[in-house]
Amino acid sequence: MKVVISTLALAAALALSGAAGSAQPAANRPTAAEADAFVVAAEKELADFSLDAGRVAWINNTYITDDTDAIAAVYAERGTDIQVRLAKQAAHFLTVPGLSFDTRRKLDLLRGGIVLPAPTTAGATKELAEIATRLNSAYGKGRGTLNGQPISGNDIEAAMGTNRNPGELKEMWASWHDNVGRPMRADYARMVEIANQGAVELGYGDVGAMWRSQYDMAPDAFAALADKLWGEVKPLYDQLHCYTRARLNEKYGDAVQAKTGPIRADLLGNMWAQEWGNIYDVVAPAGSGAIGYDIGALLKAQDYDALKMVRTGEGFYSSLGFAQLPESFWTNSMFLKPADREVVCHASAWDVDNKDDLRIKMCIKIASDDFVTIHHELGHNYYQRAYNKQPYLYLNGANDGFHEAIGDFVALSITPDYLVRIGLLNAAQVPGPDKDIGLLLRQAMDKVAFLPFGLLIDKWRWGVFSGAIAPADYNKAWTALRLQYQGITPPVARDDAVAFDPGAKYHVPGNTPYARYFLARILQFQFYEAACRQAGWTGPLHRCSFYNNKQVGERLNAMMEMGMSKPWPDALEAFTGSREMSGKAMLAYFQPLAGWLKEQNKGRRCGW
Ligand code: X8Z
Ligand code: ZN
Repeated sequence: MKVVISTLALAAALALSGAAGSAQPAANRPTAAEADAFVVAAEKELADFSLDAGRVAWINNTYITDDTDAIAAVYAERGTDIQVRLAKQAAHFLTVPGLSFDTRRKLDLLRGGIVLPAPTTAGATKELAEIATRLNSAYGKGRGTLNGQPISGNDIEAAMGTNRNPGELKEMWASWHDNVGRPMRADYARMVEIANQGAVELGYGDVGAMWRSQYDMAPDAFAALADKLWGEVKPLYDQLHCYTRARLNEKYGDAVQAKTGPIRADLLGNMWAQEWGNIYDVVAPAGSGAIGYDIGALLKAQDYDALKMVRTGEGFYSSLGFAQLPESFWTNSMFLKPADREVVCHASAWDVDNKDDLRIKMCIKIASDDFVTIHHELGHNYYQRAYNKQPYLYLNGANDGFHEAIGDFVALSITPDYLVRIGLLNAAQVPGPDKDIGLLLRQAMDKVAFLPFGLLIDKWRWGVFSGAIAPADYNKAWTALRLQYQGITPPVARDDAVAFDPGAKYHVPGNTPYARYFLARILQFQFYEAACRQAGWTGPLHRCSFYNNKQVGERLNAMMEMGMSKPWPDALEAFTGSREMSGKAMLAYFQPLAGWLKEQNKGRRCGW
């Protein structure tokens, strides 16, 4: 498995190269040819290391014990050692005049692409690796309670989607946040401290600036781009929030959900209130507007199991012309939660040998959101395979948002007509045009609702890494951002002196940067609009399915096989014709819903 890498760190790189360049006599300066040779050797070293490291990480994530934690920490430590050594050398080589495009790009990737860099202080790499492994496994082993009984993360996630009892929802929310998040607080603060020292040694202001440096632009420019995108789609979110709050008030009454102010975070069908599609039944248009089917129910009615769900996902990609997944995918993947051991259930996709050892790791339930997540994970796998001929440092998405967007963009094609084509829905059950609002609302509950959440996770982490949010304020700042961006509030008072609610979300203890998911939510609609245009679709955008369209598959493959070899605007242009990330496609998709929501919200006091 390859280690995470990044794109250019332009501003910081220039600052560093200026300083190092002037201090060094020209005679001692390495040559461009030496820089080329360094990159070749670095790629080989990383590729070799990644094979065993990938297997070790896989085993740890699918079989958590103290032993596998210990081995995983050893490999994480070795990996960081290698990465940091190469990053420092890369910074040095970046001072060389006359570097080729590829060598410069790869040096930048080497320098900036470490998620958790360690400083050279004795013992720091080991401590960092142990903390990161401990946090990841603690999340995997986490339990909440329901009616006083312990309940696993995977089960509690599902229960939050179907349970409509406000008392039980509150218990699940509070127990999960208290049991899982709270004990992580001290470890997290220490981890931030160590990794920040590592970032500074590499010439970055802090870890957050390093993460933001991965987008072919300066870190500040990336933060501004994210804010610009959010500004485009925020009015739509505000309308959805207003409408959803009113429907929740109708269902639960003033004592549970007031007509004004924020929404209670546990009522939205998801532990983190990040996607709200699970409560579509609560908000569906009154009367005959509801769409009349739920994919989870359709899957159950036809006795789908996890394997059949994955086969169905594979079938979509095959219909675009992609080769079937290798036999090893089916033997190596984990589709179900094992009964006899602890695992990290949070879904992920792997490419262990950087070629064809593709795998997904999920604890699949027969439910609509897991059907979408399967397409999401497979999107990662097909992307990985498409770029597997690239040199090691380019084995990645054009940016990490692209990687997250592929599977989601494919899943936007799961339209009623597509469900008929694969035999999940009867032709007679296809909702007519009078159900368009219902269909769009169902999608918006997942796609639009996610946007502020997708942005705020890293707003919080950027603040934590920069020091703007001090450890004593970790929880207070988290709750404040949840209120500011999402307009939600915890169902129980939080004790900010001890709570660590961010730890209750996988990507925080898992140290997965999150801005990628925000970008992907926007990008997937750009991809989808482009694919539907390529397919010659003329109907309403949300009814388009590019299932079976080989031309779309070819164009998609052309973008994906570029991997990270070019700046992301080149990749975006290859598939969509545009070089800009923009919320316009998403707004076009939801345009009929936007008008309807405004109509529904007339007379309501929106906002919080
Ligand atoms: O973490 C994921 C994927 C794995 S890359 C399942 N997602 C984010 C999340 O669950 O928080 C997909 C949507 C957002
Ligand atoms: Zn993903």
